[in-house]
Amino acid sequence: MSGDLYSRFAQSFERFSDSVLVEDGARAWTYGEIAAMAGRLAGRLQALGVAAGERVLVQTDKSVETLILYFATIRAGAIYLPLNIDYTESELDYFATDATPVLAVCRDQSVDLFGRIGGGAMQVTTLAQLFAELPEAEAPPVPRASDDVAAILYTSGTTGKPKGAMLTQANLASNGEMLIDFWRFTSEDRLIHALPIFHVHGLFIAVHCVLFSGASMVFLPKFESGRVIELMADSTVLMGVPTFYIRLLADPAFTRESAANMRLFISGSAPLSADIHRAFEQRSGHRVLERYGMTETGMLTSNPYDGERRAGFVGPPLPGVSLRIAEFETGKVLPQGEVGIVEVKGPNVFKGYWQMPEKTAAEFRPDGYFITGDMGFIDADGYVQLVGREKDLIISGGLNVYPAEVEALLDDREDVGEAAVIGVPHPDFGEAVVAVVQPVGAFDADAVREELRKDLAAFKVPKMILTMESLPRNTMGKIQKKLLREQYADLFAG
Ligand code: MCA
Ligand code: AMP
Repeated sequence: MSGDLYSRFAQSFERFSDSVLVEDGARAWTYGEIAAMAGRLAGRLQALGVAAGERVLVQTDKSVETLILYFATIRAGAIYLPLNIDYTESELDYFATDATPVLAVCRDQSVDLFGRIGGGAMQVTTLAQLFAELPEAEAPPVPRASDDVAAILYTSGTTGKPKGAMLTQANLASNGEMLIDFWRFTSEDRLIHALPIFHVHGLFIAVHCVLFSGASMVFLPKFESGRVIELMADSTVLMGVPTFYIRLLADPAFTRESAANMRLFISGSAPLSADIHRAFEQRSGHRVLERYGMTETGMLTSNPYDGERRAGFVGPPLPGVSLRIAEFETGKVLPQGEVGIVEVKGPNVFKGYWQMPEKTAAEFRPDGYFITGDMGFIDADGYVQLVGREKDLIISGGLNVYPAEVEALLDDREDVGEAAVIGVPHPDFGEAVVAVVQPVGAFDADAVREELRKDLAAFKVPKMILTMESLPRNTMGKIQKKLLREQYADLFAG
């Protein structure tokens, strides 16, 4: 298979030209129509100076136009850089400055903001402006080597600033190709697409499974259980984060009958509890297929399609992925059954962090294995179970929050002595972000939350800020987050 991602897109665009690729609330678009629009938009991007290897930064609402912009960027040989629509000005400024895009495509209401950030060096436009001036002619696809970067997705780190994971043409093409076989996608499938399209999950995994197999998808602006249940009557697959499955179970309209036409429910991005897995089977007759992945690697393991989908396990490594468990400090590979850090290698593993060679080197072993930061073990049948994370990371509703980023903002405040940010169990989001602070003088938690919103995307803002006269510390003076997590484990219970 050619490693060039657009060649793989083009294969499907031609083969399924008259079939529907995507429907939104308004209309259905065929593969042929989308391909033609992507060709014309690629020409428009090139006229704006988007050349091969240049970054196109995108912060737009979920729409078919955004999807076409993704295809057009790849067709022009440029690098697609999608960003969460929740990001605030200071967050966006970092990405724009770090990635030095030639072009930013944003929402109408953000044009002024984008004009202020990133040192003012990039051109700023909107989807409406781009689509209003499409050339008639389709620009030919710009050929790329399999090792060329197709997309950069930022992920935060335990320490320091977010890092741009460089995903190559071959990373994305190979992972998609493998998944359509593994999950048995065909042109008969219709996927309910309710995820955002600025993360690996909703963009590459969901969209490529559909596109590569000739299937179709219904684009929903966001997850809404009533709408998803209605769509199940004539859809076949749902891909989502555990919160989707928790919310479906909370909706009495979700029944065995409503799910009768569906062939597959896939969950990932965060742990799906064994309880939810079992409750889902009881209610619907379907066993959720849980898989495990990362921004830097795409999909790594998956429960089998035909074999046992084991509750609480993420399944064996996917075809082509080598996975081992090692001792974190030394890198010594551990025997089957022992708990250690998960390390992976394969055609899906990213090329490195954008302009951060040292950070990249620090996350690979000398023999090329990438250190995921997840802790787990492999059982006697080869199934992986994740048991925790070496990285200090909270996953809330499938979105990652690094405590260090929130703590830094709190620690900077005059009314805060020191802050500890922890994840505690939450019935809807799986984990919720909570801050425990040692206040200095008068402290108004609600006011502090409001102020944090100016600098932090809403999903990172602590759902609660609690105060404590003195935070628990070990003999070295380090805050004992484990004790705090235990103390507040029931904060959101019931
Ligand atoms: C929204 N809020 C959240 C979250 N989402 N808070 C914490 N965690 C969240 N995930 C905030 C809102 O801003 C709002 O705050 C309040 O919580 C209530 O929002 P609600 O209406 O309940 O949220 P929603 O719009 O229904 O969204 C919840 C969601 C969504 C459906 C779970 O977050 C979502 O689609 N998550 C999936 C993210 C994803 O695609 N992850 C994949 C990345 P306020 O009222 O204060 O403003 S990981 C990945 O790609 C790897 C490769 C992998 O393995 O998949
Ligand atoms: P991200 O950096 O957003 O790609 O998040 C990747 C992280 O999400 C992984 O390193 C895991 O910690 C977590 N993750 C993804 N899928 C699962 C899963 N099925 N179960 C538990 N954690 C998961």
